[in-house]
Amino acid sequence: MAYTIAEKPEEAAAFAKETDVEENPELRAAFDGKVAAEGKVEPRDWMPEKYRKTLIRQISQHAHSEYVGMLPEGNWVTRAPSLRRKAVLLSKIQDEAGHALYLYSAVETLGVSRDDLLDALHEGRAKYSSIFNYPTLTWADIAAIGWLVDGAAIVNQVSLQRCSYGPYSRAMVRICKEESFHQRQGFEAMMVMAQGAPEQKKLAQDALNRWWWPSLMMFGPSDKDSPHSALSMAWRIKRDSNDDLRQRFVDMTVPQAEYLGLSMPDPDLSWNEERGHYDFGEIDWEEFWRVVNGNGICNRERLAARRKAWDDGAWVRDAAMAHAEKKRARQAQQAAAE
Ligand code: BYC
Repeated sequence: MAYTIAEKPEEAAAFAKETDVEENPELRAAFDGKVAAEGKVEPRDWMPEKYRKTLIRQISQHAHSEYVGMLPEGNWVTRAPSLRRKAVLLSKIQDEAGHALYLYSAVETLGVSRDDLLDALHEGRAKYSSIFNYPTLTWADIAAIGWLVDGAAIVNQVSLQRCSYGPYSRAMVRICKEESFHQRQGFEAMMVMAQGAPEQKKLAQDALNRWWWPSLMMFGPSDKDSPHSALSMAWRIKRDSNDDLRQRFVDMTVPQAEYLGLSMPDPDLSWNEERGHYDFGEIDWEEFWRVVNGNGICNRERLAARRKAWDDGAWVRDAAMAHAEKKRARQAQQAAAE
């Protein structure tokens, strides 16, 4: 099996070394065979160091996204328009905390500690999805997040269910089930607004205008500018390319906007009969990289909120550790007495 992604021989040699082909040819052959046969790589299996590092990077970024992703919605818990909406929003946010926990657990199986991962986030060394650096200005933004942000997340995560790393792929199965509820509640909330008073419809349209392009950016840079895609696709960490998933999301969402009676904020959007897909306008990549590199509207606010929560929660972690230690000591004492 050829994993050579570089055309130039010296790059290919460096790549082979970096991915343990030279150091561990037999173990590497077994790993390659498993991935090729659609087997799942498990935590105790041998894996190339680069595979492990790529997974740590992607899964931890994914966990951080769920963790930071609670903040834009949390902003509206006290202002939800009805008790029903408040209950739904609260349970959605709780699900997101749960997703972060499944994902932090999955990444811990690769030999890193949760504390180190969170340190990296709090110190600004780790990335999380660009989408969560945009503000939620009106209630319609909460509907748009469910419809578009969770909608985009599902397209990406359904594909990741087939990831070659077992713990990540299994976490995705459960997360997708919950995300599908999140997307539906968002679409339903959007429908109520789009079919409501003219002022409500305007709020819904404004929210769509603001969230459409950032949602398309969730899929990452264009394939030609994505440094990690070639290797991640070869190792079946990622199963579809960034551009293919983005196209799938556009094709799925445009008819939904039509159903809502809302218009897409893209003058270049049109059905391409020949391709069997929608063509759409150019993403503002400058904005994308600006946000990814820490200079979006809310980057500083989001990190400050996460750091504060971490610091404020120190006494809870200390108390839990002290309780566990006392329990362990009591059990040891009882065992010695028997
Ligand atoms: N934002 O080579 P590429 C949710 C980075 S939360 C920020 O294509 P890769 C929800 C990328 O990390 C679920 N950074 O990378 C929660 C890399 O940086 P480094 C969110 C981005 O990994 C609450 C560099 O750009 N979903 O659903 O092959 C409420 C080059 O990119 C972004 C996930 O986290 C971005 N948008 O592919 C509601 C999905 N895009 O590491 C909803 C899991 C790219 O070199 N992640 N970068 O410094 C993935 O599927 C993949 O990591 C990506 C990127 C497709 C995002």
